[in-house]
Amino acid sequence: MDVKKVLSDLKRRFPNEPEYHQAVEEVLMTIEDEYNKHPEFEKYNLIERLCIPDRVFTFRVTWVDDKGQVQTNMGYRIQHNNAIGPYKGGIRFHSSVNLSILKFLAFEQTFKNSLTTLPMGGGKGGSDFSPRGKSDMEVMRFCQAFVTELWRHIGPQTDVPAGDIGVGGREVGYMYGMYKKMALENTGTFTGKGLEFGGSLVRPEATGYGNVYFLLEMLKTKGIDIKDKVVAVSGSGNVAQYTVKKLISLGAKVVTMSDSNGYIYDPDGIDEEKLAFIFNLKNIQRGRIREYAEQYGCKYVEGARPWNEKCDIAMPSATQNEIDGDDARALLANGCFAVSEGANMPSTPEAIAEFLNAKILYAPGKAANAGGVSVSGLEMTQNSIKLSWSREEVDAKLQSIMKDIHAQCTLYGKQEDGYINYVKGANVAGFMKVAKAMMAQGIL
Ligand code: NDP
Ligand code: 2IT
Repeated sequence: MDVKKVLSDLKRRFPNEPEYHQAVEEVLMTIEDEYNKHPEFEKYNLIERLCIPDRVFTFRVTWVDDKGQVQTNMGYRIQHNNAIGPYKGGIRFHSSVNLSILKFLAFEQTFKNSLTTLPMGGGKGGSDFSPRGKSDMEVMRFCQAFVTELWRHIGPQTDVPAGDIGVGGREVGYMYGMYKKMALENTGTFTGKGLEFGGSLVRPEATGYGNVYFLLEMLKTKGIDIKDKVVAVSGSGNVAQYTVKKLISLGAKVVTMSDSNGYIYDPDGIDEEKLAFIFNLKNIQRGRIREYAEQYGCKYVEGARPWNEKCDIAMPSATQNEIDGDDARALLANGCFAVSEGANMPSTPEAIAEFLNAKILYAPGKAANAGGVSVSGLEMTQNSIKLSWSREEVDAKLQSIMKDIHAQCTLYGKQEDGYINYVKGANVAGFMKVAKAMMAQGIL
């Protein structure tokens, strides 16, 4: 494979999609050696078929706001690759959403889902609609309008959406309700559903808990105990909240959380009671993280990210490219020895290079945050057999999947000097399974 040529072709054919180019480049650079050991891959032009999504749906979503004004947004669904199972991946509602961001997410999802050990292909969707500041009724009307277009492209055996930024239990509920009305079937075409209508226990917790389980596996390789370690977390949404919850239960000290306006620094650590305040603030009141600093009298920094604060471990859990080269150098200079990514692609290529150069424990999102989609896969299984598993059963399966993903990363990422390059490990392991499935199924 000529990585430079593949990339320049993609950039020419799909200009103005920087996040998509970034995600593809990171994967191609790390799988190149393994790929070249298999001349049959090149003969079947596997790489182009794997980088370009199977299909992309784009549609206009029209809805009426509370003032009676007619609003339009764009809607998308990317069906990236279904070689190992139905397209699977979340829906993102955020004002920044565009084709490039969703294509990078669908591409990443394909490798992540491959790592989970479950039979799921990769997809992603979303809209440039932002639920922030909207009433419940506006969110409901938007979700219904979105699904009147989306429903014909999805189904329990073809494409199963879930949540992501801006899409939680409320939005999934509204979308699933409309989906059922249109499709006249009730077998669980969304995951992250409410417990009363086919949702799985531990799905809300799964991404955050899974990231901590992955971190524990990494720490184990160095004989490091999580207790009393100082952790910087970014974000204050679903992934961040449950990351912090699990960290507190293990005796770690979480000193930061953030939202798109700024971050809080609490040197005493966020405890159970303060975290309950955040759950209420973010999920019920839908307020800003600044209010935490006002409530507990700690530092709030407007318009900044938390990476200049001293910590042992960083767990970025907000959005893509939220740790740049300078942030990475600041983390390292302050003694940070582990980074485990809850968000998708939160570190820029320059930041990743810094972490790998410094040989710290560094887990890319497609490995560390795979717990969310894993429990989505388990939700699909429970829907298929029309049973619900207990909290303990789902949590045990999640822990075992995260251990398995760690083992796959070690298998392909362990270097001669013993350092585990989790970026390479995750990319090669994820790639090989999809590649073998594609080869076996012919040229499609
Ligand atoms: P939420 O919408 O629940 O929370 C997102 C958080 O990130 C909020 O605190 C939000 O702040 C902040 N944020 C969003 N966009 C930006 C931005 N452009 N700049 C700064 N902060 C931002 O989403 P999730 O917690 O579900 O998702 C967080 C990350 O985890 C995403 O990268 C997502 O792709 C990834 N992920 C999610 C999974 C899941 O199961 N939900 C599974 C695997 C990965 P504000 O409130 O101001 O918008
Ligand atoms: O990025 C992700 O893995 C998710 N947003 C979860 C996808 C899913 O289908 O549960």
